[in-house]
Parts: sequence; structure tokens; C-alpha cells
Amino acid sequence: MLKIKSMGITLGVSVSLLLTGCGDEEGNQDSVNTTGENANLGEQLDYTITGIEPGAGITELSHNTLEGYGNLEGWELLESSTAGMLGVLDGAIKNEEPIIITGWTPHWMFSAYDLKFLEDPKGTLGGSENINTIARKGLEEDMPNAYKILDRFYWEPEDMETVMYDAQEGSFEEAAQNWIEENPEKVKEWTEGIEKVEGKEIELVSTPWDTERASGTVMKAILEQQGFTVTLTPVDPAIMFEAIANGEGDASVAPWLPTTHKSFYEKHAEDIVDLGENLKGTQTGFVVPAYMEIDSIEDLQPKQ
Ligand code: PBE
Repeated sequence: MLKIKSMGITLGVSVSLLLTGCGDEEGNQDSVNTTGENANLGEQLDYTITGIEPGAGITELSHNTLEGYGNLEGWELLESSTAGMLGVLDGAIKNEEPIIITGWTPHWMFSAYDLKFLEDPKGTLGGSENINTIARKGLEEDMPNAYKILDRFYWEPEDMETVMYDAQEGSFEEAAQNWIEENPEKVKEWTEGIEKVEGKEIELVSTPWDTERASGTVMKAILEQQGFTVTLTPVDPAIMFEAIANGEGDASVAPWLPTTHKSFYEKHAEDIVDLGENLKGTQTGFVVPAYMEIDSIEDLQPKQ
């Protein structure tokens, strides 16, 4: 059993914590869509980027961004939770107020709202990225059948989105099962010719965001169909890499690379096996509602 289980993760920091950071913006709403928007945008936002969990890769990248851009002098990142960030985003959009969040795709926020990524000329938040599969050293020898499936696993952002959106209505387990039933040819590509096992235990380690709940749950169901007994444990990215590196976990389909999880990856690169991409075309960055005039991080003004 995984020791990391007990460490858990906190996703539930309250929205009120976020709200205190957002200050009173009411008096400033009129100026949102005027030409001088960028000049007082910082003031309206209390020089705050609305972030997510402290342990997320995007949180580290955001801190690097605040340090890397001279014009972000005096700006702060408000760390909280994904649910809290989404609550604040929803409130801002309902009132057509400005907001800057740390966002990513695939995520339903991009279908629920009209959003845009701010340009990031310094590239500190990364451009288009991928999600990779990693395994512990020795997994190939110990569990060749599982290893082959993990190695072959590759799908498109649309597949992941289908599972994520479907799970909004029910559970990730049901959504994964539906996707598997509707995509027999893909599942066959990953499992064809691979011998089944009887109850062999495998520990998948993942992160708690919907993208990885989707991929992790699909992989769990596929390995179960092949006869494995599968544990899927969501933890912070740093702990996920550590667990694979020290052999407590067997594999993960959750690393966002080359940028979002770069620092964790580099720390453990020698002690993990990288099986390459399982999905191409993710993105993380600073995200704003499309009604905001601002287009680039460089156009934000430093705190006076
Ligand atoms: N995310 C979603 C995660 C990886 C998947 C971008 C919030 C992160 O920042 O670590």
C-alpha cells in the first residue's frame, strides 16, 4: 500500500479566503471597458492574480512569472483551490468585472465562459504542452503486460474532454466506462495481444484535477479489464514524481510537460522511466474573460 495516501491534498480552501483578496471592486466597474483599462486594471484587481492550490505546477510557474516580468512588480498570486478560483471567476463574469486567473485547457471553464489566455512573451507559463506517462524503474520487467498498455496509451484532447464533461453529470467511473464502450478500437490498440493477469496489484499515482481524474480513471478501468487490481491515488505533483522515483507508485499518466511539471521532472529524471506523450496540446497560463481589453502579460502595469 502507498504511504503517500495519508498525505492527501487539500482542495477545499474556502471561497471567502479568495474573496478577501479581491478587495472591493464595485466602484470601479465603469472603467472596465474604457480605453485606459490597463492603466487602472491593477488597482481594480488589487494587483492580484487568482490562483489555485499551492502544490500545482501552475502555481510555481505563476511565481516565476511574477518574478520574471519587471512590469509585474508589486503583483501577488492568491493561492487557494481550483473550486475557489472557479467560484471567483464565475462571480466576476456574472458582473462583467475584470479578473485574472491561473487557468488551463482542457477544462470546462473554456466551454462555460468566453475566455482567453494572456500572451506570455517570456514563456514563463509555457506554450502548448503535452501530458506524459511515467513509470517506476523495473516496472517493465515486473509487470510487462501493464507496462505495454501504459506505453501504448495515447488519446486526443477531445477524448479527455468527453470523459471530463460526462463526469460532470455522474461520476468519473461512469464517464470512463462510457468512453471505453464508445471507443473499442482505441482500447483495442492499447490492449491487443496482451496477456491478461489475475488480480496482480498495480498502483497508479495521479493528481486531483479533472484532466487527470479522467485519464487516471480510464487507465484504471482498462487495467482492471485486463485482470489487474488497480489503486489510483491523487496527490500533489511533487509527491507523484517522488512516489514513482522511489518505487512506492508504479506509474502515472498525469505529468504535464515540458513546462508545468518541469521542476519536479528534472529533480527525478534519473529515477523514473519516461514513456512519452499520452496526449498533445494542453496549455497553462494567465486567463481572462474575453471582454477584457488586455491581451498580454506585458501590458499589465506595476503597482505604484
Ligand atoms: N493543472 C491541471 C495542473 C496539472 C493539470 C494545470 C492545474 C498543475 O498545474 O499542476
